Amino acid sequence: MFILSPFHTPCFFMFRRIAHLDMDAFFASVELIAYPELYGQAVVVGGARVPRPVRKPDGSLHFARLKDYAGRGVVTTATYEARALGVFSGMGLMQSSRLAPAAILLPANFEAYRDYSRRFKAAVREITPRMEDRGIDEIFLDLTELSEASLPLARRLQAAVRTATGLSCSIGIAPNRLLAKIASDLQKPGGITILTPDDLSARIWPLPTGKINGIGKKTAARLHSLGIESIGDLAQTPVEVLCLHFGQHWGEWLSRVAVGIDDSPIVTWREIKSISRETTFERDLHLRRDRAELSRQLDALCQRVAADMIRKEMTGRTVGVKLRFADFRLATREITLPSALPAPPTPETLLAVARQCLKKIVFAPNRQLLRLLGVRVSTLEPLGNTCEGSMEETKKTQAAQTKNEDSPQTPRQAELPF
Ligand code: DCP
Ligand code: MG
Repeated sequence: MFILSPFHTPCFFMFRRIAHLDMDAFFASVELIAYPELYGQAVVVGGARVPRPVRKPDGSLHFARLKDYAGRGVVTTATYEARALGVFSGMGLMQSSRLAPAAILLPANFEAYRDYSRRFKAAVREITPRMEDRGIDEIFLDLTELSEASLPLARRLQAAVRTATGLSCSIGIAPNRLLAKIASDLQKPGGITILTPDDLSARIWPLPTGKINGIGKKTAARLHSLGIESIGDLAQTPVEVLCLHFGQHWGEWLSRVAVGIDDSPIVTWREIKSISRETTFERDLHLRRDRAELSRQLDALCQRVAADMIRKEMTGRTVGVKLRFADFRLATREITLPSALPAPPTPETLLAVARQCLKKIVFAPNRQLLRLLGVRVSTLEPLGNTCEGSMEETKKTQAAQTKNEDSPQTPRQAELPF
């Protein structure tokens, strides 16, 4: 059943056919391809610095167990067997070790995940190029113009993904992105869920409001405080009440999504705004005592950002650094160069500008412990636009920036912290 209030647009009835495809336990499933002996076991993927499996003299591998872990890492993902024990993405590894002490712990291998991500997306593009890339393991597809029925089409997509990667995925097909995204999650793993407008009251309304993409923990908690738990509850709440509590724009949006209305298009090409990498340290690092380690971390981040830039065939004019102190306060500084970083961007040039950015931060005596460090490049442009000669120009700019930083008007940093 559908309720339409005056502000609800009729776009829902334009009969679009949108699919959302999401890989099942993505990082963990990629790891199982590397370690097939772990199939069927509770496996947890932690950060990149979790211990790697060690080869024993008999040739077999020794895997770390969660119970042996000590540190501040978090679960990036877990196999469904581990989830059955209560382990979920984002949970601290120490906390998860209390729930599943015998679970296998593997380090994250982001290169491999990116590779599998590219492979499954390429396989899907062979079936339809009308694809919106939503991140490492999910995509939206606009299937409206394909004549094939939804079920065989979804099966064909799953088969193509499996052939290209050996991995399984779940697919939701619905008249819009909002419902397709909810649908893909309804029958994981390996599910195909096709929703029509008639399914709204039976399949969507019983779900908690947090299942709607865009309703995060904070909004769900505010809705909960108003006695609104399910999407059905939300649908029955007068729009005026929602506008009163959430403002007009947000209130009207909540009212629309509760009745399954979403006319946002599939964006097949999205401008990349920035390329960045950041790392949360295993333990807080001290500006002076851990200077060498901080320097190494900064260098590693620049290496990764430079590699990303080359892979994405981009360079940029603005370089920024981000620091999070132990007390969670954030500091960001950036420098915009008159021309883009030289082509191809190198970690060394990036590092030079990142260090200039760091110089702009004044480290108070009570802000000496760092929790996180990040490096970002923005004001991007395609690599082809930049001529080799700009290297000299960049060096000059950096010299100019340094001069400026050291001028009496700017707060001075006696020496570069790391
Ligand atoms: N991820 C992460 N940190 C989180 C959540 C996810 O690093 N807090 C990573 C690991 C996941 C990948 O992103 O493998 C995809 O996220 P999903 O939410 O799609 O989770 P999964 O693919 O692991 O599981 P599901 O089968 O529920 O989709
Ligand atoms: Mg997934």
